[in-house]
Amino acid sequence: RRRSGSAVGSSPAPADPDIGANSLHNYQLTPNPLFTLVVRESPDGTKQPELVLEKSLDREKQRNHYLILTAVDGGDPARSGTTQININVTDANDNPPVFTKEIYKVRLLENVPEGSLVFQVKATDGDEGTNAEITYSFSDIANSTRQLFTLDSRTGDVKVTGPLDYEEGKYYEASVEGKDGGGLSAHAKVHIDILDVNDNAPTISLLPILNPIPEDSVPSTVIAVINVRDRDSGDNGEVNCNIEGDLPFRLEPSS
Ligand SMILES: [Ca+2]
Ligand SMILES: [Ca+2]
Ligand SMILES: [Ca+2]
Ligand SMILES: [Ca+2]
Repeated sequence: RRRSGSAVGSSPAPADPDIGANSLHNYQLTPNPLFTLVVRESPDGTKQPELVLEKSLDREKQRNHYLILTAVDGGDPARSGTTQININVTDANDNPPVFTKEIYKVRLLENVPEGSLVFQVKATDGDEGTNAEITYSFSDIANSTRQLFTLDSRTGDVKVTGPLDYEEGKYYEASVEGKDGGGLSAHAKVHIDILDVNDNAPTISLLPILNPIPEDSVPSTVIAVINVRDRDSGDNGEVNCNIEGDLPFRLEPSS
């Protein structure tokens, strides 16, 4: 039973000028799992060997195949001739890019200078040449995020291109796409956490309630409301208030 396959080429058979039993008798191919030899016989008795592909090739596993075709005549002793067949497998774009991570999680201080390289996304591709040339782009990104970060389409470098401000935005996310030259693509997510820096001084505003103050005011009279604000978070936004000097006033937290 002959298995199906496609002819990938016929090799010029070693010629044998003898006739009859001494002429070409048989062909042999070095055993291998991918190729077989099919010998066709034309009506005039000429044998024509054809090399037939039996299985799928995979350039990523093996890019070259070396086979030796041996032609044996029917003489006694038999004589043989060999020829080497070198098969180069060209690449097909059968691998999509694969990102090194599904999610790139990044934490950035809000005072990172504009233009800084903050991280890199990277995808690999098992193919070669343009089939493995990956172009990166943001595929799903809010306009506000796009104004703050750029992605280098060749290197996958992500840089900060706008002023980050924890007080304005604490978290950004985007999707990145990596596309090879043959049109296969992959996606990954980017999560960027912005970390607070103590970049805001407390602001103080004073709302006088009594000014001037009657000298007969009783102690514990509220004479002004002081509003203190610090836009930072955590310890960076904690404010302690005190009045310096020996004055007849005290500060009380408002309820
Ligand atoms: Ca590819
Ligand atoms: Ca390939
Ligand atoms: Ca602060
Ligand atoms: Ca801050």
